[in-house]
Amino acid sequence: MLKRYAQNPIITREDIPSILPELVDVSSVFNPGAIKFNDKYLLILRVQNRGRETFMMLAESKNGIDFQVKPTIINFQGIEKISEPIYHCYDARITLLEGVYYIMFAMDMETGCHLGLAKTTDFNHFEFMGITTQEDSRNGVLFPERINGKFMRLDRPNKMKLAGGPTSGNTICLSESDDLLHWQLVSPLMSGRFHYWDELVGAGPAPIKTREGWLQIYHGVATHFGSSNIYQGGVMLLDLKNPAKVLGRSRYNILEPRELYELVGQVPNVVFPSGAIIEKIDSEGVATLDSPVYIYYGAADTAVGLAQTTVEQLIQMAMI
Ligand code: BMA
Repeated sequence: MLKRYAQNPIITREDIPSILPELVDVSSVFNPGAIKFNDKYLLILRVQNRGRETFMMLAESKNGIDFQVKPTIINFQGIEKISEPIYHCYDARITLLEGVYYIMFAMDMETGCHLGLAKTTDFNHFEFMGITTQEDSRNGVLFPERINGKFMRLDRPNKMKLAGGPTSGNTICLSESDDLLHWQLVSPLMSGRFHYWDELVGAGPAPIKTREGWLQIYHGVATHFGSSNIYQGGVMLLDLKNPAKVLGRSRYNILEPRELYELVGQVPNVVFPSGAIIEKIDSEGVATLDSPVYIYYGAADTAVGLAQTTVEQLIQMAMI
């Protein structure tokens, strides 16, 4: 299915520089957003310290494999104006849209989990734009262009409580907006398949535009095993002009916890794809079939893994 990079994990806790007083001997780094910027591969990492506090940090690479983590904590300017306590900001998804880089991320607050939106044009300054959900929701990601004049987004309302775990959900929804802050539901897009690999679901990296449709990598959770949920990666294909229409959805997961660093860690049995970089995009902004795809994922909520494939293979996997 996907090919793991042989020297995985590509980023571990040892790669996180100390920043006093927040980050000293951190516990974990995982669930990165990814994008190519000025020929560099960038990741926005989720880093946890031993107080289990969460921070976002930027990592940079020339080849998509060897990353340097910048010794600063990302500050979303303006987020301090929110009066309600914010416990954690995490799981960034990055989308290039009309020349601006948008970052949608989960915010754990008193009223549940909400989707925050920030933007940058240089990856030095990040401006917080606002909270974009009223209901409890996670796994929000913007499409890289307007469709029929509207901004589009996928998110996953949290309508279920996992035994002993966080709130979760089994339906990815498609919404539209005129200003990126206020969203109206278009339709529930796809739901979990109970008894199989993707009982609970959530969107991963930004949709990839191909001539065959939007490729959407997502995660699925199998909850019907005795002692542990299993987080896996999958892929679906959505109609280009009407992304509410699912053209295909992988019957099999395309990445599942198998390696030790995926099976053992802060949360065992987890691969969580959250970033993807497409190498070849043609002059019309469409990914070519032969383009390599780098998929970055959280492994056991502890480290960052890389898996490689091509656009063509992802389409094939979505259509099985
Ligand atoms: C989900 C999210 C992810 C996390 C995963 C596995 O509910 O919280 O951030 O990686 O659980 O713990």
